[in-house]
Amino acid sequence: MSDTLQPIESTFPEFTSLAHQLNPTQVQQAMSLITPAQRIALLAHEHPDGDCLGSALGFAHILRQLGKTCVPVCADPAPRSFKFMPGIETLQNTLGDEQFDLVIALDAGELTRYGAIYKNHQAFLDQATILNIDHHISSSGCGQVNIIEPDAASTTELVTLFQQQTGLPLTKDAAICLLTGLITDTGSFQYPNTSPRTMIIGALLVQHGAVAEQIVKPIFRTQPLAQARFIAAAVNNAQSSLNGRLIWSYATKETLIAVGATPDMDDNASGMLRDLEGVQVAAFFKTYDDPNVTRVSLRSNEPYNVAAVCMRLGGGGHPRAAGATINKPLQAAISLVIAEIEREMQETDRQQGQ
Ligand SMILES: [Mn+2]
Repeated sequence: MSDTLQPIESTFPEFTSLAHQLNPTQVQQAMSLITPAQRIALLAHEHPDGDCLGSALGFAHILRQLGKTCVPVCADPAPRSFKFMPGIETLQNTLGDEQFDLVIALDAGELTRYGAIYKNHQAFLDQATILNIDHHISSSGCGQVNIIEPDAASTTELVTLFQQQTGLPLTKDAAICLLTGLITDTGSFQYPNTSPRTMIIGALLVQHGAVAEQIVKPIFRTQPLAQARFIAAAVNNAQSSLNGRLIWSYATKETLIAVGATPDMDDNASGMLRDLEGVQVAAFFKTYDDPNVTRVSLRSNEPYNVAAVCMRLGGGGHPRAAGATINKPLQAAISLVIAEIEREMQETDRQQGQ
């Protein structure tokens, strides 16, 4: 076998053409909004994640190099695990006196997705000059200029391409923020949205001083001891059926008290159960406040459709991740939902001819 090394650009033309990925007319239109603007608000959507925060903070770092006043804004505070992001302390939860010449709306294409920011500043935002950058396929675009590319793994991928195409200065602080969005929206480059271009942009951001571990560790690896104990309790309480293909567990207010956990620490309990060997569908039940109301979160592997199950129970979601609220105490809710999932899985097995 020949081990001649091909130049990377012959395999990935993207490597040499990062500066030509976006529609040039749109980039030009966006720059014609940015150039005259002096005070710029950068909006991250409500319930912020690494991508909306990374694109708002990262773009702010870039535009500050041009001498502009940049105010990143989000309706909700950033989760504690994002405290490492440079500039996170500049995040505001209001547009204040609304003295902005330009609003850059990031990672959502509908103003309502910016939550209380839109609710509290609707008159201003409805007439404001807006540049919208987003990668959601359902995005309708809420700006005069909309750079929307569903093929991008993250909005920070688009912001980086914008930087490459315009030649705006890319600082280390910006690179850290932009890589954060790339890492969170791809699950550390694990999800299928990770393209060759995504990796190349990751390489570029690392080249500019971002260190992947300093992003991955606080977000994905570090957890409070109470959370680890909560997960241990969930694993201990797990039961299964259909030869281990279906697994479920639960937590109550007593569980939280016993391990010293807070309700937000159950974040990925159902996903953790789904990733156990041999499991195809996982359910996690919780009842923390009202003992007559049980919330269930479902995760599945292909081909099992848990959204179908949740829709029959009055909930909804995606085929592989869905949820519902059941107006029953824990044990009654578990019996109802597990029977419903078993029926769905057996029906799917029949259709697949198993
Ligand atoms: Mn995103």
